Amino acid sequence: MSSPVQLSHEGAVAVIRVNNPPVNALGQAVRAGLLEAFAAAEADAEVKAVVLLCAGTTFIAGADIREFGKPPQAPLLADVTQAIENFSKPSLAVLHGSALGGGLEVALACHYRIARRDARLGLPEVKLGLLPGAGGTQRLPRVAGVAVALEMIVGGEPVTAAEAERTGILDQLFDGDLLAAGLAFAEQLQAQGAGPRRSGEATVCLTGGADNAALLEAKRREVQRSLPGLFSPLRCIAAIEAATVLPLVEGLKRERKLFQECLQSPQRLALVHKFFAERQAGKIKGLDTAVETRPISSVAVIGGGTMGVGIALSLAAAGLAVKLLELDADRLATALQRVASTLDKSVQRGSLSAQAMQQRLALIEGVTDYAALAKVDLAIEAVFEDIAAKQAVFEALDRVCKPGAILSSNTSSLDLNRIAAFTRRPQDVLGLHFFSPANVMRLLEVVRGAQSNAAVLASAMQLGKRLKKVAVVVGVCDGFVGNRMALQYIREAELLVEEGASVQQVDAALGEFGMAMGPFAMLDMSGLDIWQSMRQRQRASLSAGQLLPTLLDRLCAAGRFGQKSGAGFYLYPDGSRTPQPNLQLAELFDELADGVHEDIDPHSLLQRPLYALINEGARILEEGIAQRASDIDVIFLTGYGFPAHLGGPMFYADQLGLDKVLQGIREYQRRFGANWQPAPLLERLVAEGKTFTEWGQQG
Ligand code: 3H9
Repeated sequence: MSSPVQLSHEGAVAVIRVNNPPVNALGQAVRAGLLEAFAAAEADAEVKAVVLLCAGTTFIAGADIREFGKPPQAPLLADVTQAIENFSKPSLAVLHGSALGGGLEVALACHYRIARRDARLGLPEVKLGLLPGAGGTQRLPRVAGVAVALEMIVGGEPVTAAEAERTGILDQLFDGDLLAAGLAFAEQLQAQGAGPRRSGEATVCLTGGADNAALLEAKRREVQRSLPGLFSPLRCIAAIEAATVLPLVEGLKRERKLFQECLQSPQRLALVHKFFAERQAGKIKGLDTAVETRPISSVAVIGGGTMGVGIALSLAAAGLAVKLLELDADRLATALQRVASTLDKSVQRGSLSAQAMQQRLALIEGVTDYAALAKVDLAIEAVFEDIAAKQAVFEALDRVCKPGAILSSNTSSLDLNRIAAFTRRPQDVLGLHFFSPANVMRLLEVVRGAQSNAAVLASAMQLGKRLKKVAVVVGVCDGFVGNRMALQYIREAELLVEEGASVQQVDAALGEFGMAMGPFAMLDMSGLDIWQSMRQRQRASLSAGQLLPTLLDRLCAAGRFGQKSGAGFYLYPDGSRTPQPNLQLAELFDELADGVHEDIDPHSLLQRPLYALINEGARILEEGIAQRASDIDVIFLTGYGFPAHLGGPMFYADQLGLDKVLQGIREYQRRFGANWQPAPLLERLVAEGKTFTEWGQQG
């Protein structure tokens, strides 16, 4: 097999080219190839300088993540970067695309760096539960200072090439051809008689002294406050600190030790699971990968409420032309006003330029007549959750939209097949379930109807990527994957309160576990009425002995729908979004619990909602509503604030041990009855000694 690293010569310059699609990851063959190529260039007296660049769409995007957790194979990347830095002739890295993780570490080991203007540079290891382990924590602060290193290594977000040039990571930016730019820069170096300029010998951070110590301490405090329980960010800081107080060789040893600790951590396992789960979610089982997608450049959004406006904003951010339809001029004006004010707030916050705001505004056209939708490639219905309202919209869309247009519903729970049947083209209909706020949340459930055809599905997945969302295919059932599972989780949270726990106690327990917000704060935020209608349908199909709580219904009956009505499980005075304890509820709860406050075991505050979630996940998996367990994880990680370092509910269950989960569920079944019937799949997997993840990978 030919090496993914090729060495060629352009006069006195040795050109080392990495070619390892899709992202030039630093697998063993690339590491060995780099060592070999640099050694050959070292030994060749004719060679005066080296240019390192990559084929394809990107520079090296990092270590090969698939190798983590497997026995290490020589050469180690840290040894490769050290050898590159020690090279006796000047070396130049030419970056394009994404120079990430080990890729940026290789570039930092080279003596000079230039980048095409569109490149992005980053050390995202922290997002995988790691830290840069090939010298990045020692070389970056030496080159760009402690503040930059803390930002890039602890934050993990990539920076633009322009930003990297400003902070001294890059020597120059260029447009156009990589090789031509590399050779021109190498020629300049030769003309100047420049020799190697080693990052390990740079001193930017060594001059910081007390300032460095203060920066490190401030970051440590920030991480302890905002990312409690996370393993790798504090180790990233410790490694950067080593760069400020230890000689390079000692700093590299310290980095290695801290990297190994992260590598062994269960959080690394969960975060790497998340990385691959998100990519796997884009693959639809049984779908011909060669299927032709339908081009989408103009989209209709029907309904200018919160969801419709959020969807329109998300589409415009991706450069798509939007026709936003409302029933009359007044409602349309309100919707467009909401569009403008949301964009304006982003400009005020500094997250959007005034120019980008104008571009997006120009892309969103308000209309009140369905005839204006005749030419759209895709229509997204976002009217309220009422089947008659959906019927009116879909019949109108069917009448006016061109043949081949994709017709979709943003329903969060209604029967998509019924909706598709309102048209004469059910094969072109599918669900696009955005999460609120749709311009912010990354999750998109793509609901596959019984007749949705392959091209329509593939086009929707492609659209998801274009909108920078994580699209996950789900089947038709009440609530699809996310809300259906969440309804069971909420059921237990409510029952706990009915048994005497406080709303705040339950929310705090799940908050400490790492959920972005507790179940009651989430209910208030999303609106209790949506959950109530699902709950009512659930009530209509209960099996014998099953019991549902009534709190939600009582609050809705009292006109308390959550944040939007100023009160729900919490109070929101004067339009505030910060939940405040709702003391009047205590009386209501007393009555519900007949005044008897059972002693709630703190463990069950957490375990009951989570086990209810997992048990329903197992049913969903077995019914084929989700394609694989990791898709369920992605839904909860990106749509429901499940803690990333625990990998999602199904992965978390696998790590706990499915036998332990089943044992807990059986115990609850004994205490609470039919609500806790274990899912047959869970029982089967325990009997077979398998995990959800293994089962999800079948087929
Ligand atoms: C590291 O470097 C540690 C070091 O400090 C060393 C210590 C010793 N490895 O995302 P896409 C696959 S840690 C293996 O859809 P895009 C991916 O699974 C690493 N595979 O493309 C997918 O495969 P498939 C630090 C990788 O264009 C395919 O490539 N680096 C890797 O939307 C396409 O991926 C990172 O964390 C990898 N490193 O985005 C960067 N990267 O087609 C991780 C990708 O079979 N990567 N794949 O599903 C990314 O952020 C994005 O992939 C990137 C491209 C922005 C590069």
